[in-house]
Amino acid sequence: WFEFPQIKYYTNAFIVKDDQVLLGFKKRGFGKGKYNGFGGKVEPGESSLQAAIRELEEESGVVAPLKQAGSFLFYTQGAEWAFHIDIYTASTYEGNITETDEMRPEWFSLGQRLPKGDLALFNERQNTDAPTEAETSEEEHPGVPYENMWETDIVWLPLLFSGKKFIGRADFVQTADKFEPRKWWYGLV
Ligand code: 6OG
Repeated sequence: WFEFPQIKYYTNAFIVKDDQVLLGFKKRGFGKGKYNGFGGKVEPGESSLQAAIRELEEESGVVAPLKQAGSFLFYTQGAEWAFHIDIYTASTYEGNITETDEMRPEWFSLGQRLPKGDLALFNERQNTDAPTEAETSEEEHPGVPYENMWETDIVWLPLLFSGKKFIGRADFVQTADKFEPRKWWYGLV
């Protein structure tokens, strides 16, 4: 593991609704060109939760009752500080999803959608949370674009989707214009 001089606090929030997750395509700044949740730096005098709610609204236009899903430390060799990132999630939100200067929001499917013909069978087996006709016939969204996200997201995002609280650490190195993961560890809490 690399040694780091200091820690700064950040947030990252994911809306997960109807078997879909809302991600933003980062148009500028740190992590440009990647999909991620919505978040940023915790400002002085603000709690992490307050920052998470504010950043989600600033970057996506929605207000949500966020709950903490996990935390991890992210450090890039030689960087001035390590990111302590509190990860939040919510299954409801208010307001209109809006593209901003920083983020282009997009929905992605968590699982395979049921073909229309299987709906009756599905309803028979499981009478809670059965998708409605409208949901199954609506336009397919692509799956979660892990190949276009921070490389370690694939390790912990599935934990968030299944409601398991996690903690972890990821150490990266920066080569030319690319960040590469060197060592990471994620565990349940
Ligand atoms: P701004 O510069 O936009 O805040 N972030 C990471 N997100 C993931 N998924 N993995 C990482 O490392 C990350 N390192 C930082 C935290 C930066 C935003 O980028 C997130 C903040 O939401 C493997 O203000």
